[in-house]
Amino acid sequence: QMLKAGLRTALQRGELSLHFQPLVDLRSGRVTCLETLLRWHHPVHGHVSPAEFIPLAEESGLIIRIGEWILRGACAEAAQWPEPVNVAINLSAVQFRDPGLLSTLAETLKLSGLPPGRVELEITESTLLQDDQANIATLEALRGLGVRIALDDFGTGFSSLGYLLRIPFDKIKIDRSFIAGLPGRVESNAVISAVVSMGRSLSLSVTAEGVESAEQLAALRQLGCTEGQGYLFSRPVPAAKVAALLRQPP
Ligand code: G
Ligand code: G
Ligand code: MN
Ligand code: NA
Repeated sequence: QMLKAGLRTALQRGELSLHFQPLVDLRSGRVTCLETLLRWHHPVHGHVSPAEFIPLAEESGLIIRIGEWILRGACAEAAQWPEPVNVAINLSAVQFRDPGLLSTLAETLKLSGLPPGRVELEITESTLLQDDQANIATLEALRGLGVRIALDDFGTGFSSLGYLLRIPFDKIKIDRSFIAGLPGRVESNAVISAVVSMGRSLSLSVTAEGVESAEQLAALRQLGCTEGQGYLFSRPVPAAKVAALLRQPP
């Protein structure tokens, strides 16, 4: 309850900030994209995890204003990065269902001067579970603006393959629980190998999340996975550190 009240003033008091974590091309080692991750430094409680406060922001509807602030900030930062580097932005379920999302995004893109093709919107499988016709219409409208759609935390929902194939998206991010099972777990290898081959046949990019060890990286390369993200490469860093990170890839 205290957190919920604090969240209301967090924006104007400058307690929120954006961190960025690189996605890396596993063949070239280059940074392809940076994922925007929200941070809240509370004056009393210190760092509060988004896993804790994003649900509160969704309940109260504050996520709309905070989400707009994230979109603006992330696009403004990315407009300063060198050309091929994309920016990924997480969209919560409430934002995704907000009728104002499309116009906010269009306006933000225009103001930032960032080419829409450099923006990847991450939407979790669980956000897309219900009401599929409306979801597909929203995804198509977003893609109509030129942005890319990434299916986040893939493998944690219970979507049928048939439904997934009808969803218009550009990238699959395999949930880190599967990468945690590498190299030993048979199930992890099977899921990753299946997603990689599905990605190939559908021309979708596939990203492995939560890569933490050299052994996992070697296994992913062996499985044909071409993009990874995780503490092995870099933790999320403050916006001010992105330029250095791009000059000297992790
Ligand atoms: O960065 P971290 O591991 O603490 O994030 C925890 C959770 O909060 C993750 O599921 C992540 O997707 C979510 N999250 C982090 N930043 C944002 C954001 O900017 N918007 C939304 N909607 N979720 C975020
Ligand atoms: O749900 P989503 O995939 O957006 O969550 C991203 C979160 O995962 C970020 O908050 C980030 O801090 C966290 N994360 C990123 N890399 C790693 C990693 O290698 N290991 C673990 N355990 N968490 C990670
Ligand atoms: Mn994400
Ligand atoms: Na994820």
